Amino acid sequence: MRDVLTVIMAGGRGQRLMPLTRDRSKPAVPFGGIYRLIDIPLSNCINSQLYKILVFPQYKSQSLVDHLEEGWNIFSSGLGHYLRIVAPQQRLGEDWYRGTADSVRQNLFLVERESPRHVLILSGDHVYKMDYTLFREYHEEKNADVTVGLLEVDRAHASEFGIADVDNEFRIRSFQEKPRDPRPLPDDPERSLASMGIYLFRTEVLLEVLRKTDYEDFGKDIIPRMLEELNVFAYPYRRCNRIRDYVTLADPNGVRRSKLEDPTRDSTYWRDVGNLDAYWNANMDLTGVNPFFNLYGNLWPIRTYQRQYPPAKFVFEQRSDKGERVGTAVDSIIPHGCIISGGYVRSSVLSYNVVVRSYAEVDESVIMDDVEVGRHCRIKKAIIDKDNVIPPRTEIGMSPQEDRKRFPVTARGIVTVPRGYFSQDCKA
Ligand code: ADQ
Repeated sequence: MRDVLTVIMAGGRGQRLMPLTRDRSKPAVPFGGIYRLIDIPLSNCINSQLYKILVFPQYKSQSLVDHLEEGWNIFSSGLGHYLRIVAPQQRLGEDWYRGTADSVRQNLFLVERESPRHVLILSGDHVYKMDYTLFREYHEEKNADVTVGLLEVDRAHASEFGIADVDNEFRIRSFQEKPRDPRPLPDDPERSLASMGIYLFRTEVLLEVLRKTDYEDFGKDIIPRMLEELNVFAYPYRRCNRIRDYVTLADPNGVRRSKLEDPTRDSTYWRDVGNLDAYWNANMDLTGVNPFFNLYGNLWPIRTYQRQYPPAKFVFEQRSDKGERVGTAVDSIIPHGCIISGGYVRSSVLSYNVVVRSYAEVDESVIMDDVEVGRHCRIKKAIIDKDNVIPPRTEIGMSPQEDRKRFPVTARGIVTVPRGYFSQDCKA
């Protein structure tokens, strides 16, 4: 994989994830307790032996840059490896990036300087485990100019994606970006074939297309418009992706296979964390005895920057009314620094330094760093952004009408509390 250069597009505004993207870009949104979204594609790169990576941030990029500098400063320059965070530079005129393809065009000099055989273009906000070495093998077998990752999705959601039609050889015959009336699969009227928004280009082809056109976006312009001229193939992700034995850095002598791992499930999972419902769902997929997306085991480690905090602590409290003792978390992810002090947490994903006070109940929620949940609070199906001190007896997610007066509530009832909404002063 030494001749593949990876580009991670991290410049989108993430409008549909507001208010989580009010102060940070989408790939920097915290995920799974201790991660940020960009850790997922970056881990896939490391596990696929891709060590030359460019990241293109744009909007509100400071927390992304901080995170990459703190956590991903692991590349050996002596071996020619790097992760370069490329600040937008208005290299071609006065525009900032006008779209995904334009972000690559404006940094084409970095591709030329590396002169790789192929360029892998990834999004910074997808949750999946993908072995890009298989993607590359397929691309070469097909002798493709461009290969696009594709998978089947329910037709009801297909308008959120680029939708393709392929022939028997998996050559893409037509492609429409976010069509109103998505084309169903020939053998299944309820499903469509959606683009994962990841592309592998032969470098000469990428250079030529970006130089000779002013197309702004891969999904909107380049893929649909270049189908006649180029050999564009679909990579059927769920059929071809295989999380194989990976020799971890921690255990270089062999793989300790964990019973927790389910390589088949791990090889087919994919989620675009495009809106608040999808974000909440992706977090819920981590919880439970047999999670849809597994963070444990050695086969395909997901890396991040690990902060220094004391271990999580659970403190029991006698419940006076029923005589039972609470102060626990079940089916949940509880990172360092958390104290569950007499509260009850179920099916939730907490981040560092969350305190849940006595008699509080947290259910099916995502709670980010430095949040305190006051005594007797009830929180259900909520996303609580950082730095909130929730006053005692606050109820969130119990009444949509009440919640809507203060917070965004999604169609399926997920309530999001913006960063710092409940300030220290609210503390009773
Ligand atoms: P979307 O996810 O809607 O569709 P987009 O918003 O363009 O695509 O984001 C793709 C990636 O590019 C994200 O990582 C985003 O941060 C980044 N990006 C967006 N605008 C950018 C800009 N101006 N500069 C730099 N980076 C930018 C895409 C495809 C669809 C496909 C879905 C799958 O277009 O065909 O189905 O991804 O998620």
